[in-house]
Amino acid sequence: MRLVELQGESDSVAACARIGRGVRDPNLRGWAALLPPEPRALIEGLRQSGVAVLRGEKGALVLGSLSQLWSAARSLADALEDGRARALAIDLQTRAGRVEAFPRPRWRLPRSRLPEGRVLLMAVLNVTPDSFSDGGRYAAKDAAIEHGLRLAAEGADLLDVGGESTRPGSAPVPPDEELGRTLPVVRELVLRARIPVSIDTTKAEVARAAIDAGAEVVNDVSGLRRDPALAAAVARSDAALCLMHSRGTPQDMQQRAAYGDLLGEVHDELLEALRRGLEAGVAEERIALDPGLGFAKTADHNWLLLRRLRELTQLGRPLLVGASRKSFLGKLSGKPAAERLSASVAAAAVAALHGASLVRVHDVAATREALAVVDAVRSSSS
Ligand code: PMM
Repeated sequence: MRLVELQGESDSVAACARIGRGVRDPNLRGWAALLPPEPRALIEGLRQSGVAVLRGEKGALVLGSLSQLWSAARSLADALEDGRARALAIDLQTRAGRVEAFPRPRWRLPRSRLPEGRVLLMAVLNVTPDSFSDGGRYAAKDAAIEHGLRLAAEGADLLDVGGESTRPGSAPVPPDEELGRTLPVVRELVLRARIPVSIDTTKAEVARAAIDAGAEVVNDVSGLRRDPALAAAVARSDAALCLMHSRGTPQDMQQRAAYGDLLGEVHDELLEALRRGLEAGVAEERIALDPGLGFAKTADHNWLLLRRLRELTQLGRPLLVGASRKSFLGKLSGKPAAERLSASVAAAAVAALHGASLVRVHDVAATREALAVVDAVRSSSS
């Protein structure tokens, strides 16, 4: 079961195909629940409660506003006798409630309390010789620390320190080298930056040392797929965790950028990542999710994820989105990474408007100004 937002013809036709309808209606709009064909008691109950139901060979599409879907599901959750039908009704009610929920769910960190009521900024601090966007500029410890302090002064809410480039085709870095790059920077910024520090790593060994040095967040671009010891290392501490969607490794991820149903597959794989974290003992309130723009995604995939991002809020966790300076932005303008400021700020504003709780950016001051506009628009009242 999953909610989809049909914004245009292609969304409508794809949703009809998903439920196996011979005639694909291009004119369906708004929110819809994609349901399995059984149990019929649920589908029939929804139809009787007044929302529109379309059936196909492989499932049913239930169309209505989020509040209509929520109310219909709530009445059925009380009334249905069949256990599976009731569980699906409760799931539908929960998901519809999550998409509408404002403020968005909180992300709990061990010591710091993140500001509420506005979209937060995670600033990128790559201590690598080869990252696509700022590789080499902050590889020296002192330059990295100074840059981190500047990002904090510009208004970042978190600092994300990374010591291994994840650009497509980049080579893995041994843990001791990654530690040598990041640990002195993490240690110093924890003492001096006055905002929480995050470690961008897929390795348990690096995460453990960074947490011991005071990092409050582990940002894992593999979504707990790469190092089987990482989830337990985070669970044993009280650190927060960001789980990003990707496939394969930076070496082969772009060959894996093939989807039959992008939103559905990213949703399902993020849910699997969330379950891996929960099963290892990480508390749900400590987990944030990220669709992973540019990771096993083509430019078209990234645009579609940004357009329909709001659907991922049904997972019930804060969403973090990183579009900053990425190559799909450069494809529009033809500009290199360092000249993608305007495009990056626009992408951050779109992500914020479409449900992101946090954006991961290189350019803090400019993004902060843009997000103030988004927050003002969103909180305006009539
Ligand atoms: N992108 C990069 C690295 N780490 N982490 C998260 N959670 N989300 C991202 O989109 C992401 C990430 C690659 O970009 P960089 O080289 O500018 O850090």
